[in-house]
Amino acid sequence: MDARCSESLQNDSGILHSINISELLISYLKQLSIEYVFGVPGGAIEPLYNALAQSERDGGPRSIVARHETGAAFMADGYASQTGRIGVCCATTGPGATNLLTGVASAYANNVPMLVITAQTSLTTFGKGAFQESSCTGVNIVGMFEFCTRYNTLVSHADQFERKLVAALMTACGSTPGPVHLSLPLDVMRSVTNRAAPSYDIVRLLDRPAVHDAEALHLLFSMLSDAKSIVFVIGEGASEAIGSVLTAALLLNAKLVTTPHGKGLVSPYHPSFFGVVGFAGHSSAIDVLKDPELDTVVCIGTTLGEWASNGWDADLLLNDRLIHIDEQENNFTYTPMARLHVRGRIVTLFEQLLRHLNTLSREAGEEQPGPPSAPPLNDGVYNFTLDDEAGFRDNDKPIKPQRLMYELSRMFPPHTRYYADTGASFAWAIHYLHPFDRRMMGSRNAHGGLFRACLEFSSMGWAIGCSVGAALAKRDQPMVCITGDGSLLMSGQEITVAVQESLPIIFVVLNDSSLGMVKHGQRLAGAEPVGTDIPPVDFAASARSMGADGYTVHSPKDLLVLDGKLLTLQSRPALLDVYIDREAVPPISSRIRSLKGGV
Ligand SMILES: Cc1ncc(C[n+]2csc(CCOP(=O)(O)OP(=O)(O)O)c2C)c(N)n1
Repeated sequence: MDARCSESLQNDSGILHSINISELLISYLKQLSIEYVFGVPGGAIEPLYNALAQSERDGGPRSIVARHETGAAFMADGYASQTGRIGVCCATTGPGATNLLTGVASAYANNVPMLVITAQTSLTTFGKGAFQESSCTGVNIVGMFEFCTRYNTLVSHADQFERKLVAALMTACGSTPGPVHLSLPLDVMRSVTNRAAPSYDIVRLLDRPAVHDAEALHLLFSMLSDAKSIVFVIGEGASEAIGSVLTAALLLNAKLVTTPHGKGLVSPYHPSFFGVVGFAGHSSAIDVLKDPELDTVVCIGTTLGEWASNGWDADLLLNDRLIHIDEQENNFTYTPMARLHVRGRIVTLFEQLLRHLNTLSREAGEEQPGPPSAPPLNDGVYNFTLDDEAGFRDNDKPIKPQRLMYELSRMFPPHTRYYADTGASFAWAIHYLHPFDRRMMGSRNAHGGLFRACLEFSSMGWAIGCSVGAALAKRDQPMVCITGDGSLLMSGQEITVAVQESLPIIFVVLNDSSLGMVKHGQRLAGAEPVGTDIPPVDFAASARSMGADGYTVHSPKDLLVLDGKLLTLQSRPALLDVYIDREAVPPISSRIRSLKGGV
């Protein structure tokens, strides 16, 4: 326990006093350097908010109040993925906890480490029809969280708390990370413990050892040295190791493609990069993987589920050319056909691989090259193929979403983080958003990459909350959230949190007065055109009404006018209400094939 925390536990005479369960919980968060607890307060969770108020005065973790509990969970997701720490969210009993569920399920599907705290009415009221009772005799909150958490328990006595909390935190950060849930009755949260400080050193317990499967690694060395033609498929799990991965690719003369999640890890202008494989990906990536000369496909840090595997494509990926390298062992269950599974911390595995490659060249008498230098940026020249190159350059009004992505790539600095929301937004962004001067050799970024989309659970509005949590984690980095008008109407209230917290996030709304992805999906699939109209809304005005800046965009020219203005915003969000060409068809054909059962 650090000095500041122990000071707060001293009474006037300087003697340590015991703390209650809520305060003990905060002490653990403090040990883990967690700065925020995202949630919405209520009667049953008051002891936790009391502890947070005191903690804020002491300079410890503080509360961020979301407008809706799902937004709170999305914020915790954004915070976790930008910091590598556990995201923490909380809700009161009853509707607070049920509102939280979608955000927690999203984190479960995406393996995001998250501590979820919900309140219960006091133990003594269970079974008596208490207001908002959510025990097993009420709406049963623990039951509801069972299928979207990796650890889920009601703490029915104060003495259980510390053990259960530590078990929960260790599970959240385990080999398959994810959300864990503690359900805390009001009286348990208030209970005074017999201690003044945590009894576990949680930082040490959560420290990830750099373990790896040495035998599999040696097999990897020999397979790579026998390989004639190699492609690396880079997933989000390669984030921590991206510098070494790109260096190894250069030494092995391997071509690069990414999964949709891995997109933010490699510069689009890297001379060996051929685009994204899977949902909304590039035909050039498919061509590289279809090359008959190709004998070795190395997938790194990825769940090869529907999106990343191009709809479980056996010709392309899921065959015996595959070597799957991963830290998350659960990911291997998707690749039984792989020639080799190499498990271990990816950064450790690639550092060993680089050492091995250097030894080989030394033994061969080759001059030691030192660390290879970055290949030249292709200066706007790219190897990937766009479905609609003309749309990408189109000058017309209304602006085409393809052109909008081009402009967004150009308008913001290289280290900008982009969040693309569920709907046509993430399809347009995966295919057409190619920011300049991104990852090349040797650059490292431990957590989260520069692009995120929620492809697995795919909740509308995820990017809005997530970008708020991410911006709190990385206040000094530009953040752009690309979303749809339907998603904004579902979750746009969280922009007021960005206003309250002075976060200069740029919210870009693809305004097409429709649930665009569904509308285009219905057209492509020949289904009934039903249920997709949204009435016209002036989102720029609504942003201004919330205290953000709001701008309306109809054409590429309007963006040019805005260009410099947006980057001078230091202390408040801005929203670009972009009236896009409603008829432009997003690159979602793989989704349509899968809905038709054609995979
Ligand atoms: C919470 C939730 N409800 C419904 C869906 C199904 N769905 C997927 S995309 C989409 C349309 C999204 O519309 P909008 O936010 O306007 O984005 P657009 O596709 O028009 O860019 C819907 C309804 C979903 N993914 N999540």
